[in-house]
Parts: sequence; structure tokens; C-alpha cells
Amino acid sequence: MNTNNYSTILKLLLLFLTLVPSTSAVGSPINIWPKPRSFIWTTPQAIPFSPSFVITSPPHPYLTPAVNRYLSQIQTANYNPLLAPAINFTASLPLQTLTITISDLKATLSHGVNESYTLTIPSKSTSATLTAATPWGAMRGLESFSQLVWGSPARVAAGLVISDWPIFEHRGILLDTSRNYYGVEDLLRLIEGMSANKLNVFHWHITDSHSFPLVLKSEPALAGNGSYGSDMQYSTGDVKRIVQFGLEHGVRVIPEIDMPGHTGSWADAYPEIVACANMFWMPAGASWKDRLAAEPGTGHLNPLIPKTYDVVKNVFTELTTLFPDTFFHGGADEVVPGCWKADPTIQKYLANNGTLSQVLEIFINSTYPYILSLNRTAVYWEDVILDGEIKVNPSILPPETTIMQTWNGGPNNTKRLVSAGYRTIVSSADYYYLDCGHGDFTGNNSIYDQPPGTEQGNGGSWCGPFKTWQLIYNYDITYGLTEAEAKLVLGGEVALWSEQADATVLDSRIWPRSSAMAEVLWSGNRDEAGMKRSGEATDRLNEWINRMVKRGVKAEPIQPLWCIRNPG
Ligand code: CP6
Repeated sequence: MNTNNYSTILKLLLLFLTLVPSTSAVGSPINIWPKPRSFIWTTPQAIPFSPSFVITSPPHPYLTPAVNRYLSQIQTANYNPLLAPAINFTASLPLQTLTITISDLKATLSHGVNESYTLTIPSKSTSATLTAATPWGAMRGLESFSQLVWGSPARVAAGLVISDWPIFEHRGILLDTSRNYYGVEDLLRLIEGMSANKLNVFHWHITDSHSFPLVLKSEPALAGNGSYGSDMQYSTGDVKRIVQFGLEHGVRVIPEIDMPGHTGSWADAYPEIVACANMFWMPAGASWKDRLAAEPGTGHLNPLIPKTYDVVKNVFTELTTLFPDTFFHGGADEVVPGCWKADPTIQKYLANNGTLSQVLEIFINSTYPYILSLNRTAVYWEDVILDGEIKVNPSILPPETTIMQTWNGGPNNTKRLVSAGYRTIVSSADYYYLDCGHGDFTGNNSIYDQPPGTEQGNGGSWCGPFKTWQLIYNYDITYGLTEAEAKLVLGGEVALWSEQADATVLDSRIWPRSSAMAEVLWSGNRDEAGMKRSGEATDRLNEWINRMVKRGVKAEPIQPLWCIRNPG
């Protein structure tokens, strides 16, 4: 047999071995979450660490702290898997070095940055290598490496090559810090968990009608009067810490200051710029549609008052000094007729044949160019152009400089947005809303005073049903799109709205359900044969939950331990 044939057969064998799933009642052969796009691990082995194990990398303001963090995590590792991996602990050389090489050290953490990496851990060498295009790819590779470490004394999987890169560039979590407050440590723990799951966007829904916790030097009254109290605010120092922490974990922080709706809390500082701020629940005779979430007053900024723009521009300008990311979320969801209609200046405008949609257009036309002038890309909720009585003409929001985020209507709305040419972020409420708590929070005793069948419209159970990890895992965010349309889907975000959540439930509402989305957006939800990989994913997710818990993230269980010990 000539060497050519020999190597072809070897390649086929490698391919075969990587394609055949493990069926034995031992741990999954590769317990990395999200599962890598491709790996070769022909003879599963594991090697110990030398006491003087080091990770070498080019110095970098954010990668270096990440390297130090992973090194100390490995040095103190004592993770025991739920199921022992079927791996030979044959006598082998201890690992001395993990050498990181990066081709583009200057790449900044931004949308679309190259996150690919190749990790090689030989079984008969004292050195492993991690090559990446950027520092951010190196962070992803370090995370994979850390998940290959287990046992005490610690060993690392060896004899393998992982080549890995994400399917979607935008993989995020939205957290609402207005309805209930979260401490800075909670947000840092969230970012840490995100990075471990290779999620790269923290969409921070900072403000809403309930409270305005962000301290701004240019507008001190907003948080001064509109927060829940001086102990429930984010100072400039807090924000800097969160953004810095994000950079050290490869997680972008995108701020959302929701407007013109959802601004009731601004009225504590500036009652004159907020319409219907004192409208409690709903005006007499209005339908429930005018009320939306349980709010102190649904509160919409008044687009017809010049002072509104003085405040908004101060907010935008200061935000660019706090948040380096080029994406800026301008909100624009749930602008409802009842609010603006209750305001005398807007009533006058309507009496002169103006429409509510024109009022919104005035607001967008006065704020959108300002966002662009600050070198930011504007992200809006889909409501601004789709459905509802109040929406703008899409021509004022060109797809070249606008990104839409969908939450209504499942795959249909994604299709509508991308077919109109918009780059789209998918946060479908039917799949990706994690906030469902326990029952009615509107203060409306609907279970007692509503006729049967109308509870939904009265806030009785609008957040339900609870979204399971399987529902999230099986959702395909490009369902029904053409190939060209699918290219406009940037990725997805799960959302934790906080009417019924705060730090006491943060970890368990987020994890492991966000891990489900994290894997789908990184490497998909199907095996090599094109079938949904639910069984294999369940075993690996159990292991991943266990590891997250050991690392201090209180992910909730998905099965009894019995099932884990008796797989298949
Ligand atoms: N707050 C804001 C919310 C919601 C949205 N925006 C929301 C709406 C419906 C459900 C859950 C959350 N609470 N500002 C919609 C984007 Cl089911």
C-alpha cells in the first residue's frame, strides 16, 4: 500500500471516529458547551499538568487578564464529572505550556470580529497550542481548554485538535435592570456566565418606566429622582467596571435607553417632557391595549417639546463616553395610542390633522441622525416599523444604518424584517423570553373579576407558558428564510424582563436555558446526520450545568441525578 492510500484510509478512519456518537454509559467524549464545530479526537486520552504549567500569550490589555484568570482556574481546578469520561489515564508527559498565537492582535471587540480558534493538545508532548485570529477568539479557545480539565489531580484531554468558530456573530442576553434592580456583582456574574457559554453580547435594558438607575453627570436628576434610591443606581465607576469586565471576557455591552415609550421614570426629573406620566393603569374607557406592562404610568417622551431633545441628546452623548460599543439600542417598542392621546400638546397637533405615527416620525427624525452622528449603529425594536397603530415610514430608517430586533410574531416577523432588507436580531417572545414568573403581576385581580377566557388580555398570564430549554434549543432562528435573507439574521438574544425577577432568581432564570441558545447560535442543534442532537445534548448539558454550579453560577437542574447516572 502506498503512503497516499494509507493516509486516505487514515483520514476516513478519523472522519468515521468523529462521526460515530458514543453509545456507552460513560461521559460524553467531548464535554464542551457549546459543542465545537469540528474536532478530531481519535484515541481519547488525558494528561496531567506539570506543577509549573504556564500559558504564554502576547501581552494584551484584555487577553492578559483572561489568561491569568484561566491559569489560576486550572491551577485550582478540582472538577469531578458526573460521569467519568471513557479515557485512558496512561502514563504520559505532563503538560508544561499552552502557547497562544494571534495573527491580528489589534482587532477590537465589535460586531463580526473573528472568534475562530484552533486548539491542539498532543498526547506525547509537553506543549499545547492555541492559535486564533484575534484575542477574542483566543478567549473562546481558553474557555474550551478549561472545560477539558477534570479530576483531581487535574488532567486535560489530550490527543485532540479542535477547530472552532461561531455560526452567528451576535449571541446575547437582554437583562432589564429597571423593573427590579440588580447589583453590580450580579451583572458581573452574568457576564462571566455568558463568556463561559461563548455568548458575546450583554444587551443592557438599563431604563424603563419603573426606574432610571443610570447616573449621568450631564443629567443627574434622571437617576437622582428616577431611581429606586441611591443604593439602587449604577455610577459612572460601576459602568466602567462592567464594560471593562466585559472586555476581559469577550462580551460587548450594548446599552438600551428605551424611548419614547417606557419613559415614565424620566418624569420624576422632568414631568414636562413626559406625556401621560401620571396616567395610572389606563384612562377611563380605554382598552387594556393602552396599558401594556404593569407600570407606574406608561409614560412616553413628548416629541413636540424642544426640551425633550435637550435631555435626550445629553443622554446619548454621555452614553458614548460610557459605552465604547458601536451599537446603540434606541428602544421604540410599544408606543401606544392612549398615552400620547392624553397629552394636551399632542391633542392640539392631532386636531390639526396630524397623526400619532407622524408624532413618532418627528421623534425618530430628531434623534436617529444624532445617534448616527455619534458614530453609532442604531438598533430598534421591530415595533417602530411593524404593526400597531403607531409606526414610522420605513424609509426614514435605512437598512444600511439600522438594525431591527424582533420579539413578536415568531418566524413571520423575522421574515418581514429581513425581506425589507434589515439586519435582524431575533428575540422571539414565544421562544426566547425567560421572564415568565409566577402568575399575575399587574395588580389587576383578573382571576376574580374577569369573565373566563379573557384573562390573557387582562394581564392574568401573558408571560406564559414557561419556555423550556428544549423549546429554546430546537428553535431555528432562520426558519423559512431564503439563503440571502438568512444572511441578514445577525443572531439572537434571550431576554429576561424583570417584572418578576431580580438577583434572587437571576442565575436560575438565565441558566441553563441561555446555554441552550448559546449552543444553537454557536454550532447549531443538529448532529452530523442532520438530526436534532437532543439526547447527546442532554447528557452534555447535565455536565455543563454541574460545571457552572461548581464555578459559582447557580444554574438549575434539568433532570434528576438518577437519569444522569443511567443514560440511554
Ligand atoms: N418591557 C419593554 C417589556 C416588554 C417589552 N419592552 C415585554 C413585552 C411583552 C412580553 C414581555 C416583555 N416588559 N420595554 C417588549 C420588547 Cl411577553
